[in-house]
Amino acid sequence: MADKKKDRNRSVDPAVLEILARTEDSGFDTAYDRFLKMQPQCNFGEQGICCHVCIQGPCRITKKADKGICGATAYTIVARNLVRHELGGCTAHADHGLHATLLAKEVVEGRAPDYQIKDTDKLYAVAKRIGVSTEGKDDKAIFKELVDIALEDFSRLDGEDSKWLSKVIIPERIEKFKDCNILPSSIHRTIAGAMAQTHMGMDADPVNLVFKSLEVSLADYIGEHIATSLSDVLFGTPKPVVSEANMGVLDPDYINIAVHGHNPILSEMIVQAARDMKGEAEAAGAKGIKCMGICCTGNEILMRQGVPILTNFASQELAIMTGAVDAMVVDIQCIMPGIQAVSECFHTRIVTTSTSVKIPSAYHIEFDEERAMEKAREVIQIAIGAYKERNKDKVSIPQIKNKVVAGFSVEALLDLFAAINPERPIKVLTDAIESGELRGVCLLAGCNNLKRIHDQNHSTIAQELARNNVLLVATGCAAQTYAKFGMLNSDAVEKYAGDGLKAFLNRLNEANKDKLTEKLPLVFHMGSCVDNSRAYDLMTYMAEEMQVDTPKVPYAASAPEAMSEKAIAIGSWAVSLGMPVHVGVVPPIPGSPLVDGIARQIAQDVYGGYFIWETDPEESAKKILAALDERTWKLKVHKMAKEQYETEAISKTW
Ligand code: BF8
Ligand code: SF4
Repeated sequence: MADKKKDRNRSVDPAVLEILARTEDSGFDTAYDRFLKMQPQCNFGEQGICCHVCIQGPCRITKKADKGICGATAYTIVARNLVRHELGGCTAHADHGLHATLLAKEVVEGRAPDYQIKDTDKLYAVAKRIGVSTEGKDDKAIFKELVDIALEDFSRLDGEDSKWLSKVIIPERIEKFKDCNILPSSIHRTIAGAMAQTHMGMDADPVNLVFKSLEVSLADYIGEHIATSLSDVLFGTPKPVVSEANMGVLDPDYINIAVHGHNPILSEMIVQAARDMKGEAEAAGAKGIKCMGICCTGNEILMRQGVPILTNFASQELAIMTGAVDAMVVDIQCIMPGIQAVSECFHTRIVTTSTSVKIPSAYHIEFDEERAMEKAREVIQIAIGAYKERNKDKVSIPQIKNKVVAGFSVEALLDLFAAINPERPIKVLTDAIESGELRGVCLLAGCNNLKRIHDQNHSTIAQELARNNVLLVATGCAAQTYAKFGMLNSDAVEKYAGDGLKAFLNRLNEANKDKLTEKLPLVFHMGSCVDNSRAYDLMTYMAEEMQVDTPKVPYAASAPEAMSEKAIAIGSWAVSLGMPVHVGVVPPIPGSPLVDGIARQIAQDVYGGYFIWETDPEESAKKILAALDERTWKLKVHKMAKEQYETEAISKTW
């Protein structure tokens, strides 16, 4: 079964390969096994030409049947499926952002005693940006006004424009969105409207549907931006922090608690309770309690608390197969139901905490912000109980971990730049691009997808871009690949960075040597997937400095192993906000050449951003570089023309 083995070993993470190798014939049911059983996957689904919007379906577009039973053609079906995928992503982020907003409301009203306003600088900065005056008001009053604006942006029904969005992106973009009628009024209004528009017998026009999908993606962006901004106020804005990542962070002498999901409202409390409950852990015979993260909640607590990363999305079940995880505490999103079956082969307890995420046979402790610490302690008691049942003979931890330097919010980056240019920090970055030292910036984001070899696209594309002097920022499971692979530290700079990138990072290291305890990493970890809003903030600040609209900024995004509906929504707002967006897994769109053409070409004419589908990692890097070079070249030509002819050769708008 050499081929089976080769296929099952769909990872380049050595810790994952070690676990896969020793469980080859042991009958474990993991994503790596189920992926094989799922082959071949349905081509109609892959192309996006399967419709089950009504129960006359499923209707599939074939040579024989070029329309669904209702007469919907491939372009309607593909576009409608696209809108619905984006709705999945948008609602997930909206729910997350709303949860943060409602917690903020409880804090303001004094009903969540275990939480408080932790970062007043951020509170003032967000207030200024959103247009809330701070004069003569206390922190809670300011926070209340922000919460009210956020709540209105979720629920407004009167058709007025979104307030949050219009304050955080440049006016030229807002005008563009108004022109195309895709500026959301409120998140929930957009969601309801888009869902209705995709009901059977509603919109059949693919162009109209694609525009709606972009409105949905912008609603997604608002949800993300609110989530990041309010989480920073409540839990602190990330600053550089040192930690470690990969399965080797499990410690057999400790009670190991994996926090998994997305919501810092839970994970922050678990981390705090774990620190407080050391005594209980010692009484159970352990040296203490170690928390570690999987998926984006792991990113949240890495960024703010320095909590190590255990693994990323694809290998969540394999973490349990080390036999050393006492409890896996999950909140929302990206939680494979498969973790429960695997956990039953060990002593590991799966604890669900959200009313909207329950798994049959798992423990469920309903989290409650008004009694947050009490609930967190209950969860940890479950882990302590499990630890007592741990079977030492089943413990086998791959001894692989790497040093991580993370915590690079936009504020943290600007702070580094300010050591060189205190008046205009962002100019340090734009100057490096204009001088040719850097070829641009690339955001590496998104998931794992077993259609690709786990972590291979992430790692190869980043190495190629770094070699070619692209400044790299990362979020989500992509960032966790870099954490696990030792690419979030300065050794990786020596190993992979081109001369320009090295010079740029060294200049920053030198200017900040009094405050940095560690040299800067090859890739700047910006946080979780909602923190892609940070990455776009960075692009916005660059556009403002360069006095251009965002599509002119040499800034690209890549989701090398995209999987989730959230990734589709993020990719789409990134396009409408002006980025070339590479995706390393072809989404279900090519079944309509028309919709595919809009995504890859026409989008550029309208918004400046566009999609690039490319599955091969080396080719992907080449295409991203070409997209960046086109922008730097145009900027150079415009600058030369401006100097030579003293004209305003570069128009600000797209
Ligand atoms: O929000 S990158 S697999 S964990 S969806 Fe999920 Fe994708 Fe990971 Fe975070 Ni984002
Ligand atoms: Fe088929 Fe039309 Fe119903 Fe879709 S909406 S399942 S294409 S009949």
